[in-house]
Amino acid sequence: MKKFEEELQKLNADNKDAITLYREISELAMESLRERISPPAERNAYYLSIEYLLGRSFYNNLMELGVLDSTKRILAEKGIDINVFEEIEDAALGNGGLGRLAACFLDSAAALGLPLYGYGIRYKYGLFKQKLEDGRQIELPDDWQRYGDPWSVRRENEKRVVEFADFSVTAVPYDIPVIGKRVNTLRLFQAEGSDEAKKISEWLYPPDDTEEGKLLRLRQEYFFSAAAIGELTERHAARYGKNFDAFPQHNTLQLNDTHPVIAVAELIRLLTEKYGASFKNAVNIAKASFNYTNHTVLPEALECWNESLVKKILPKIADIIERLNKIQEKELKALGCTKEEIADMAIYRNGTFAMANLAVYMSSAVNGVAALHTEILKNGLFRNAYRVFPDKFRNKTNGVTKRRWLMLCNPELADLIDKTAGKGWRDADSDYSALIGKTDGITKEFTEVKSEKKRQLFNHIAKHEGITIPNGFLVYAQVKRLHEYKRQFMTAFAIYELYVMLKNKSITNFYPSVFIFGAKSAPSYRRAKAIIKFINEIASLVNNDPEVSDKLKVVFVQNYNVSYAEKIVPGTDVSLQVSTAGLEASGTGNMKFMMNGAVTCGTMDGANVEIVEHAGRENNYIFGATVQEIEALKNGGYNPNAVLAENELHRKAVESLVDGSFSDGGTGEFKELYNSLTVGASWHKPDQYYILNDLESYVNALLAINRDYAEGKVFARKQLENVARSSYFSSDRTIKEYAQDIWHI
Ligand code: 26V
Repeated sequence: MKKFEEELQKLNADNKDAITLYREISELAMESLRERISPPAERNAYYLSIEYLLGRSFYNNLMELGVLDSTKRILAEKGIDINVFEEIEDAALGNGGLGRLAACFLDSAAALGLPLYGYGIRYKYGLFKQKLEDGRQIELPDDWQRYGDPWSVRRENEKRVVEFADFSVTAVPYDIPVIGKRVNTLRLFQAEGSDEAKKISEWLYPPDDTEEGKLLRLRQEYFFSAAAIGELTERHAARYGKNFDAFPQHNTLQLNDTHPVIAVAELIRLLTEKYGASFKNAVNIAKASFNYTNHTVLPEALECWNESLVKKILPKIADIIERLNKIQEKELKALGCTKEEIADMAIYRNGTFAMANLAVYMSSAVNGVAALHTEILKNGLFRNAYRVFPDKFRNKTNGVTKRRWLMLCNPELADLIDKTAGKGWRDADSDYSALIGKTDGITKEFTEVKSEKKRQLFNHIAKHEGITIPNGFLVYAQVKRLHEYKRQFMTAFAIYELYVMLKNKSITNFYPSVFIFGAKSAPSYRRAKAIIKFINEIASLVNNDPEVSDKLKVVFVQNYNVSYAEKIVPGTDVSLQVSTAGLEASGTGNMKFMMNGAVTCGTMDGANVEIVEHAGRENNYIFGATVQEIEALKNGGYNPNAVLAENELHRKAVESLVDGSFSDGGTGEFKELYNSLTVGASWHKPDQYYILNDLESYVNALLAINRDYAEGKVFARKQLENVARSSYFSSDRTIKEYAQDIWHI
């Protein structure tokens, strides 16, 4: 890396703006990487994902290259603060957890020296930018390439054509280096050609509430899947000839949710049409090549494609899927399955293709993303398939990269770990479990680190949101996509109840606290948007009440994204993970917070279960109904109105939606929220996420935390125990498991 440093020394920075410097320095780094791109191995793994939530590459890549500190120094000598590059946009080619997981996985594989290659779409516009106006979400297009994209290399020579029945499109690869022990690549395809062709890679997740939107989404899925499969089959033929029996020996493909499942049919199409394989042979090759990860059990999120839609633009693919359905039916019959069981597992049903069923049938391995989630797949969503094909199913608990989520975002804590447990943990093959048993001696240093990270966070919030938070406040944070099942709505009620209790003095000695929210709502998700407005109404009530504002504050940050998370996560004391038990597949924010020394206040859901298993229940705050209890409520006729009748505080909180306490500007959205809890709607029962069932125990957990925090050292120890036991949640561990049990690389 000496070369890079020398070139950087020579760089003339006079009168250059941050963007020009950013581009020039990034280009120097790319130059130094050129000879380091690793050649593919004999056997490679491919990650097919319609989303990659990369965040900023600049600091991370310099860190991976080992030149972050020297760059900081050299720039300082030129009078430039390295933080100026924080104005550079995130690459937000994903919505949330699923896309960020893909980015963490690529990072870990490179760090471990494993040949894992990503395939995806190079959207022109990533996830919208969010602004709050009058407490409401406004969406702005995310033109992330506005200042250029120095971390991608266009591969003009490797473009290929993808055909639809009505038109064809050129898929042009852009390679992004993923730096570690190996330098792997993430290959994103850009759609080029006619105007309708170009549209395919224009927007991340186009609104799919219209027929046109659905069609575009299907085109996106086929577009990148077909480009990837076209490339891999051609490479195989060039290297090993036209016999594809050995294809699964050299290639293993991981399907990140069902979006790329159409790749299975595309592989069969190419093998039969272009390489002379029999259908049966092609099916076997496909089965041996693919694996599928499920990321949700929410019925509305499980993809089903209308047969007529697929037929219209991909008639051959539709034929293949129908044939697979017949083969599946025959096999299941022969295995003695009942009609009902076959209907439940069917690939084709009610005029649609059930993509999850196709994925399960056509994959060698099927995995959930946390232990509890995998159990729910085996006993719930895929129970029949699990009975017939038990060996396919396995668990791969998610993880997050400790490089971005500890070393980069919290160098102060990383230093403390170095001092206490040695520096060896920084290696991908190692971890910081040596901290275990040593936490007692460093609570003071840890508290200092936490205070510093809070100061940095509060400064950032003051700058971006115009809200000042006094130093020393206890920080509770709930940052994640906005969805009813994640229950930000429940946190809003809990805060309102704390406010009421502070006002009527039924709680005293409340340790001054701030609640930080960060969340984007899907643009067309009306209820989620109403919840954002409601939280902001509570925020302005609380923040503007001189009687409480020195004890309680509420901040909803704008445009929560990866870079914002890198500020919030280290500066948080309490991680709020309060989904209805059984609905959050894993969560990965929970892991980032744990790694940075926040205790979890949460339900027994997703990876929270494993977090408390590792860090100890006594070091976290678990509340609310378990999966079994929720099941019982579902079957026992849960009545939220009975809860309201009994609990005056809850009643006051819920009534605040309609009693004039707050205004929704006459839109009726607060009344609709109120009804969702008390009467339900045509498509759901009242309070379908059991908010009122868990609210009381939630408020009690928040209060218990508040009391414990006041005790200082005891609480800092709990936080540190979480750090010490978080090694398991490093995606390095997760990727090692995928490599050993599924990919065999
Ligand atoms: C998508 C949709 C789209 C339609 C409306 C409702 C809805 C609800 C949920 C989803 C999520 C789709 C898949 C996903 O992003 N799952 C997330 O994957 C993460 C990585 O495994 C995991 O940590 C999160 O718990 C899980 O929600």
